[in-house]
Amino acid sequence: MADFDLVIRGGTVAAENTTRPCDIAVRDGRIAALGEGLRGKREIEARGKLVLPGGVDSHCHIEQLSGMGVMAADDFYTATVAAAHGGTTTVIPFCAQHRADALPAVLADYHARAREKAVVDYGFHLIIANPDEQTLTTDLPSAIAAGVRSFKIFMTYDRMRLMDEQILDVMASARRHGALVMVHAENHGMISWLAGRMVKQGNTAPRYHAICHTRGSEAEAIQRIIALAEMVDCPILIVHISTIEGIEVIRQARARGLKVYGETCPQYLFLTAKDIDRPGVLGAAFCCSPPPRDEAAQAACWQGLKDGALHVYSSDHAPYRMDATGKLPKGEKTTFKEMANGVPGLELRLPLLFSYGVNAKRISLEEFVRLTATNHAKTYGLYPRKGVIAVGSDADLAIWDPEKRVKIGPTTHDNTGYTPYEGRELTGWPVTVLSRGEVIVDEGKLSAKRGRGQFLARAPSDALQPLGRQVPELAQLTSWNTPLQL
Ligand code: DUC
Ligand code: ZN
Ligand code: ZN
Repeated sequence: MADFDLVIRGGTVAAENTTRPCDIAVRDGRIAALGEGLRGKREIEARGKLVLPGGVDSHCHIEQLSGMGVMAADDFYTATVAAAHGGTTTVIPFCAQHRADALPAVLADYHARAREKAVVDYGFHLIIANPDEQTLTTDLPSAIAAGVRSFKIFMTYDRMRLMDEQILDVMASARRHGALVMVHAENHGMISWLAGRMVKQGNTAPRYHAICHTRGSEAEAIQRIIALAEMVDCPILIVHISTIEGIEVIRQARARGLKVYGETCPQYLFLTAKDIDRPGVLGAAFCCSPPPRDEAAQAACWQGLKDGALHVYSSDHAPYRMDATGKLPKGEKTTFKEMANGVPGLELRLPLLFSYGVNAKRISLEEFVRLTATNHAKTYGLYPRKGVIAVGSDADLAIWDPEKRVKIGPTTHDNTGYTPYEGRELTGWPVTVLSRGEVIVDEGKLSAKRGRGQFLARAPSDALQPLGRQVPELAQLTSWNTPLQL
């Protein structure tokens, strides 16, 4: 008699620390048993295949107005369909507050959009652009209590950036109420000063974007944000790290025991600034902030992923079409300052890392699982529901054919209309993808209903717990019995 709704039979199952052949049984959308000889009402044969946790993409921009005021090309349907095709079964995009917005309205808006369109489960981060009294003392705490346990702040972009005092206010609030602060760390003054000079000299092509975002501007901002975070004992996660210098700053902070987590993305492993250097405005397709660098920086990002200086590998999917709706508001005349920043990556994040990482023997299968799923779930309060193959976890699974060869075409399933990875030949692909036990993609065919994705209220994770360590001056205050009220 069949005991389970579904059994995935005979696959090689990889978890965060082990890989072994076993069957996976699913009941009511969850993993009910792991073992041998399990029988289900429905069975999927996975012999010769790898069964991995569905990816968790903790950095993506979906149906979001960017810092420069441009609407992303993907809505919650197209973005999550693309995610599913690439083996990602959980996304954590941003609800973006712009300066005039009240947080409750922002949250309600994104909930309404995602609820009717998402095909995979989703959580939310916030972007905080206006940390006023109402936001800090009332709206942020309510959002956190409702499971939005992380928010991104910007050190650059005219419309989004926060001053140091505002950053400290946000950190203090995150610390008090239990949220993780994510930081876009680039020195605004260095970038805008150089960009002003470039434009004045008539250097407006996309390639000057990479010139203006010097590697020093990333390292300086990372250094500064770590000093701010250390002063208020607030764990931080620095997103989309691109440079040798930036990674080194993080490594030193971690060596001092600080809770500083790093993230990198496909564009920093697989693209370089040379990709941006194309005739006319074609290079805009590869413009993101920070920009891709060079081969040495790519190697440093791989090394950072291996040694833990970089903790998660996310897409930073920021889809803008190569037309007036996105990258090219003024057509051929668009300057690099006017181009929307960002590249798509939700669908290809996992296949790229599998092919160039696991198959090329740069990383192990277990490292792949940690970097694409488990570490995200743990850091952002979704573990063990997501990011792991264990009894009781959601049956979010990707069955990979490790030998399947795929040549990347001009587009993927998102709505960007291009991919920066066109023409690459990959080995290894997630051929069958399940979300809560339901097959949502099989051999390239989508079977997921619009709106089936569920909102994930996230729990406080270990990552966001303060160290309980004071800088000497604040320790002095405490010893005088007049501690700083964070
Ligand atoms: N940079 C960002 O900060 N966000 C979206 C994409 C990008 O390039
Ligand atoms: Zn950013
Ligand atoms: Zn981003």
